[in-house]
Amino acid sequence: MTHEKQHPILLDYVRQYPLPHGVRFTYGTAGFRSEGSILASTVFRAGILAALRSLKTGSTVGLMLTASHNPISDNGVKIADPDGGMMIQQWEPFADALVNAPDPEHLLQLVIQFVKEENIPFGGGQSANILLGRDTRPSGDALLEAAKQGINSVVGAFAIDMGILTTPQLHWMVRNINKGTRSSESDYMEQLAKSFRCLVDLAPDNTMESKLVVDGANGVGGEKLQQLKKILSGLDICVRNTGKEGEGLLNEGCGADYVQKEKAIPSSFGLDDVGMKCASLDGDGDRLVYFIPSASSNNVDLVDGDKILTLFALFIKEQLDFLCNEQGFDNKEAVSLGVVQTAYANGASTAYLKKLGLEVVLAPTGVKYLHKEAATFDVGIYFEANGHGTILFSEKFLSHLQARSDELSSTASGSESHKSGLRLLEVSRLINQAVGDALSGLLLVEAVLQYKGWSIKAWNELYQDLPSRQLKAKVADRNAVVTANAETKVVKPPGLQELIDEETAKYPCGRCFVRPSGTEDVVRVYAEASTQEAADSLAQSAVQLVDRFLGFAGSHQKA
Ligand code: 16G
Ligand code: MG
Repeated sequence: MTHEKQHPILLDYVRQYPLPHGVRFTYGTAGFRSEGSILASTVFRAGILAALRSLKTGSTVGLMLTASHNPISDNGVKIADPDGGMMIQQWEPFADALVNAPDPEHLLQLVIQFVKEENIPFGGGQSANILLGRDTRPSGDALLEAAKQGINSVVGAFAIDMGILTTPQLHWMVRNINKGTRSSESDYMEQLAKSFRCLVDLAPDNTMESKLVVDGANGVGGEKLQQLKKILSGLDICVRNTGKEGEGLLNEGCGADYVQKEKAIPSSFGLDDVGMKCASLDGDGDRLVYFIPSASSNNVDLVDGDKILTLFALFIKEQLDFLCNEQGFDNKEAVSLGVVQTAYANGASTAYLKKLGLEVVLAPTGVKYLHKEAATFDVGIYFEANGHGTILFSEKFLSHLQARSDELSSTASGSESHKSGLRLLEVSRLINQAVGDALSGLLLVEAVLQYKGWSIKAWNELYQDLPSRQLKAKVADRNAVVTANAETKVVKPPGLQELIDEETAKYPCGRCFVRPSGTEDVVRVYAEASTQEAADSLAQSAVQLVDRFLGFAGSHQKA
């Protein structure tokens, strides 16, 4: 039998989406990303990939169209696995091969071979379900059609369009559908609002600054926050950059990436906001940073992902202490609390967390790596400095917690330990268990600040960041840099790490690492030291070393 006869629909559809010339796509840290206008064939093929993943797992998977904080003309596609996490990494090489297959025949060959190797029930009457989500990018509509066609080209696969969503909303839906729990968008909104309300009700009666001004990056996050606001009580939120006509372009001069990297106030913020508690979301609503616009020039005091992690860690640790110190919590020894950071975490944050007695684990950059590490704890908190993170609770711990709270509600109702149990349960319902989520993260920050009675200023003063500098080096081949130890050491090219170490040793509190970017064709350089001048100079020296070893291929820019 010919391939065409085995998979008649597949081949017909593939021909409608020719590959653009001279481009190679790779499933980087966050899926395939590129200029939106050349992505149709990639998205079509990602539709096939998602259908195969659903067939293989026998569960619903997700396909999200977004390019996060990239400019509005870009777009991208990534797959969410049945548990709501990122697509399993073992499938990435196949994903790369599939989207780059030069013609329909090659593509078909690849699929047939992969289906056989992976033992995927294909064409045997099984069905596949794929939830589709997209952000607000104009290219999203056409790409959605391409994704649907890709899915439809696989026998038995069904695409379910969930409309415009934040990335974490789609991941949440996939996870809930597969768990058999409520999974619509209004369920998501109600869950967040309800858990937030419960946490606030469980907090001491503190007076605090409740006003919060949020930069929505002119993207989907701002729009959804407006929606959520309608059913939220106890918070005074003003959303700017919601993406409405006339408010500006997606991610242009605004959004979490801009605020974090540039340490500058986003567009539509001004003198009236000086000293205010402000937050910024990224273009697809999975990153969150806080900031305080400062009186001088255009600057902000940045309250980044490390500070959010620290706030959450303090709160969770305190609740666990209340709970575990109470007699009768037999699982005291067994509760493991861990925090996961990347090498980009400011050294001051890591030192602070360690001083609290917390176990700090380093993971390579990219959510999929941090998430995996965090999932090894009963309660694992992960955050990248750029604001992407969440808190994971193990099923085992949650069932212990539920049982303990039920018990306490009859024996010690209203006690601090009872309340701590209830608080932890609500945190697990509020904070997205599938992936980092700016909306649920924001509500948890607000609930914890309220609980502590802290202003953003008090929170920001928990520790002071060490001065740091990020630069990028354009080189002939970024993949010539190979790292180990969660990207803190270069193993290739040989000799480079030794020279970086020598340079770093010249600076008090010096720390420096280089790594190939997973999203851009550059090598990134990070340096930290006791003064800004020293951090700048160390970063410069490291860039020069990278150039010397890898060959300079363009101008150096700020990260
Ligand atoms: C992607 C990652 C983000 C990471 C960034 C690093 C996800 C969902 N997103 O945006 O976590 O910080 O890449 O980019 O994993 P880089 O490799 O170019 O420095
Ligand atoms: Mg994002």
